[in-house]
Amino acid sequence: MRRRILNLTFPFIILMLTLSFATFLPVASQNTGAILSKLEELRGKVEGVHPPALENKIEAVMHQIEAGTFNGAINKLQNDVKKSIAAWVENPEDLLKLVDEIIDLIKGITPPTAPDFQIAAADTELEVVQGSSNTTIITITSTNNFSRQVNLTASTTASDVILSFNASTVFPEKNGTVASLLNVTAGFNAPTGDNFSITVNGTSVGFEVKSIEIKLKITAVIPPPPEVDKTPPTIVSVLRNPETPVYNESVTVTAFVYDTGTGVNQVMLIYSGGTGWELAYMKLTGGLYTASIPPFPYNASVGYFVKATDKSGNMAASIAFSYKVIDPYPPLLRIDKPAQAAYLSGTVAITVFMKDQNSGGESGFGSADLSINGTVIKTWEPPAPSTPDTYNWPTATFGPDGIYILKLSVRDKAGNLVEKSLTVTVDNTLPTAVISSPADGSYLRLSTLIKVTGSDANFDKMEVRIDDELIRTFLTSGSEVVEWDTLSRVDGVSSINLTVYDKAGNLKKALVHVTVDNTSPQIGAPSWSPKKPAAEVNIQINVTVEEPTYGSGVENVTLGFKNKTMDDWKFIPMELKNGNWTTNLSNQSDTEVRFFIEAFDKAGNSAKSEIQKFTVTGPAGFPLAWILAAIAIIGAGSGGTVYYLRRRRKKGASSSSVHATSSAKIDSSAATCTSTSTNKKTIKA
Ligand SMILES: [Ca+2]
Ligand SMILES: [Ca+2]
Ligand SMILES: [Ca+2]
Ligand SMILES: [Ca+2]
Repeated sequence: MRRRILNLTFPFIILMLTLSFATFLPVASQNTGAILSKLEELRGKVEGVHPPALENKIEAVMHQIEAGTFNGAINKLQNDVKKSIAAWVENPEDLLKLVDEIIDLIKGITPPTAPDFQIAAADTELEVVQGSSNTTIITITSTNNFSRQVNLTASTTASDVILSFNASTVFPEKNGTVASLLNVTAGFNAPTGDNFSITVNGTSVGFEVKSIEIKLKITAVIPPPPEVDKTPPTIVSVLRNPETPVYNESVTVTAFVYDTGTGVNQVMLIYSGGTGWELAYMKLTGGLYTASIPPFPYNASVGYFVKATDKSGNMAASIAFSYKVIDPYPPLLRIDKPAQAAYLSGTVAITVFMKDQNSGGESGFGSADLSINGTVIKTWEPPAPSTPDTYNWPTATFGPDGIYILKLSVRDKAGNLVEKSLTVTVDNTLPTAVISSPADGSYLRLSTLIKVTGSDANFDKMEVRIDDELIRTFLTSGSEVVEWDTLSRVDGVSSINLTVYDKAGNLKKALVHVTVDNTSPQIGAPSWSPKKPAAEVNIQINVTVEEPTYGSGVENVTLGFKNKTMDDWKFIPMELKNGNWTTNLSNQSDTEVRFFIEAFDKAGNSAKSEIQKFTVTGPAGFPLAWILAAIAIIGAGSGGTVYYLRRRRKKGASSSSVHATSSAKIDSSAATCTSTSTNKKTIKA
């Protein structure tokens, strides 16, 4: 009866469950059938063999299964049915084993009691072409009233493949399904093959991660068919810089090149300096193709053109261009000697140097000439002298003194000319040098003035030396005076030297020798004879006067005397006789005579002796009164004669002592000079 009901109700229940749990109950219902089938098997083994209570218990379990109370069924089988079998059945092992199988079956299909979600993909395999995309649908399904946000992520084992969802966060309705579109894009560098995979993960907080794997196949992109390009590149606007290249300059060539079709492949500059063609690849910078032609030497003819290819192998060439290398730089030259504005005399070395500039490629030294006042005196031809060259200029025979212009002109082979001039003064005339005072052979004492005169058209300086010691230098020409204190010298011969220099190196000397004497003559003890003179006898007075050998010598010696009848001193020059200076005194009678000796040397130094005196006796037999009477008689006849004579003698003696005239010879090591001295009084400063 119950079995019948069960049999009737069972398909209905299945149908209801199917309608209610459309998404998962079809699986559960099949398993429930297996459980019920096993339970039926168990009941069949019990029916009629064991107490009906056991069969009833099994039927109760079947009802529980049918009602979906699986846990209750497991509980009853475990705690009731198995105990009953153990109690009531003789050999229960097979039945207990069957009960365990049923329990396992029920446990295996126990429906989830907690909400959850499932993930699925519309495609299990996906194919993507390099450089393009493909898509598949990913679905998230809610079970047991799952109602939460699910985040979708995807990864792949292939490189250069980008995965994205149109919705990476989905929210399925309770027990419903929601979809997101997975976009798969492969780059051109993605590897080809069918052994790649994409893993899609669905994550929701508090739930296990759900994964699904999709096989990925990447196929190669099919290349487009190649273009057909039969047009060569176009070369326009080939330019060079500089326009007129110099021998030491590189030349930059630029070209604008374009191509229709496959594009420019290579641009070349092809050039030649006369020996073979060279090739330089032109680099694209700032829209222009650029390359350089290296420097070529002066006068080289350089030809060049530009060649270009496109990527299809088409080739184009520009027209040919050319240029000639120039040398615009004048040569170098120097006049090392003489200096500008130099004063020159005698033979003068003119030292010059010349070469064309730089060292490589220049046109080179062509020619040079040296001229003086427009007259070419030396020329040079290649090769240029490697060191400075010299021309010896005989200025004395070349022309008169004066200003000359030296000019060096140098040309290179390119015709560049450079000139250098300098102005010099030629002076082959000696200066004048005169010592006007003191005269050669002079005797000097105390301070004296040296008067010199120097001159020259190109006067430089004049120097005054005494005994070779420089005492004054004058930087202007003309007459100059130097004061010289001879007391600074020992007595003896000194030299006075004047040297006058001109700027050209000429010099003139003047030389005088003088004797310095600051020592007075030595007057010995005078003597007279007779010692006690009688009236009217000649009285000879002798004295020695000496000068040292280096002295100037005795100039004069004078006797000064006075007797009782004279108002003034009377002077008589003494003469040198046999080593003594001597003179006679006459006409003395009955008087006392006082006298002294005065001596001058030739420099003007003087000495005076002490005053001496002696007595002259009166005349014998002629009384003085008679003599006086006789004089008075004569005087009356001839008027004033005696007086006149007296005055004249006095005056003449005085004059001769001062203006004595004599000649002297000075012998010195430097010169033998004859000097006539009329005045021995030296100039006093
Ligand atoms: Ca082309
Ligand atoms: Ca040059
Ligand atoms: Ca001169
Ligand atoms: Ca002297």
